[in-house]
Amino acid sequence: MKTALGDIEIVSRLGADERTLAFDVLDGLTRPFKEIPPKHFYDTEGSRLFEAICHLPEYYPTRTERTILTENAAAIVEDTGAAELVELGSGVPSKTLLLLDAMQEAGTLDRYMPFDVSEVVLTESAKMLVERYPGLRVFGVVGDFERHLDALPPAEGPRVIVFLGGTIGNFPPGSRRRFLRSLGRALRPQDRLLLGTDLVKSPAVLEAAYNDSAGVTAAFNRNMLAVVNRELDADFDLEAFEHVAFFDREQEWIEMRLRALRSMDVRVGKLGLDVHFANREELRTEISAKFTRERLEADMRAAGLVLHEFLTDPDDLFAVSLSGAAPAR
Ligand code: SAH
Ligand code: AVI
Repeated sequence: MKTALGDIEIVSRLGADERTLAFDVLDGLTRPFKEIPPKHFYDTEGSRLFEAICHLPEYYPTRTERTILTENAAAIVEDTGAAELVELGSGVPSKTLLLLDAMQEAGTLDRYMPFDVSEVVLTESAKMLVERYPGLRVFGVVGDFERHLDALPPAEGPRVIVFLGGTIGNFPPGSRRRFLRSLGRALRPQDRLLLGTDLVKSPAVLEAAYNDSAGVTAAFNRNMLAVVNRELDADFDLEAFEHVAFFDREQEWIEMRLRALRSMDVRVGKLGLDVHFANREELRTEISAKFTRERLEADMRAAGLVLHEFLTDPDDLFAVSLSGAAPAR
């Protein structure tokens, strides 16, 4: 798409034959412990609710990551010579503006490649960015970053893959390493991965961030049931599920669940599936792993990556790291 404003191209890999929600719901709701993966939170309403979470007083990750980027964006750009950013799970890329501003300032800014499952948010941000940065080329991918990384065009200059917000923590540990490995394979020796990770801290602070007093996280959590109702013709009663979020100290991750408030049967029309929930039975909707530097380094090593920089805030709440592909041995 060439708009009056500038150069935007958007490819979509989520075509009409995209069966991932149907597959995940069939698979996840027929397991002994029910589960639906978190990527299904993000329809237009889910993306809006996530944005609202980012502004909550209890949800420290967004503002802390912004502080770290404010302090370090110029140095990151100088270090990497970044001319193009690939941003995974870009959402509303407000923190990314700090990097793009620094690239513009350094005179290297050429191309921005947002990658997200949410088409509406991606298209809106592409338009906003070409207006803000005259001459910027935007190549967007609407797709699942676990399956469609091949949709990205080859690098044309020093590239930084940006993955902010702590979204890497939403992968289970095995998939996380597999995913990091696939990113490592996509990096040339001069390219870098800029990764945001939430850090292990007091359980009280962590649990407050996922149990906000305004109930926005609860609405975000329940919205997944609204997505299943709409897309798969299901009849979940949203009021019959309560939001649950707790820190698992052994795994060092936050777990979000929806707990049935009574025994019930739910029909998923498009799958011809009837699912029974016992009273107080729980459906897992998200894990959000919290990191230490050691945990991150171990993951990086296992994925063939080398950690170059580990940047934190004064209270060690959150980290932004820069890594590169390990030299071949
Ligand atoms: N980067 C932003 C948004 C984080 S929210 C920030 O730091 O604030 C997570 C984002 O990842 C959402 O926009 C969601 O739509 C996207 N997302 C989640 N799972 C995805 C997947 N499997 N493939 C592509 N995008 C995904
Ligand atoms: C996108 N992701 C990193 C958020 C997190 O904190 O794990 C999603 C979220 N879930 C509840 N609140 C925010």
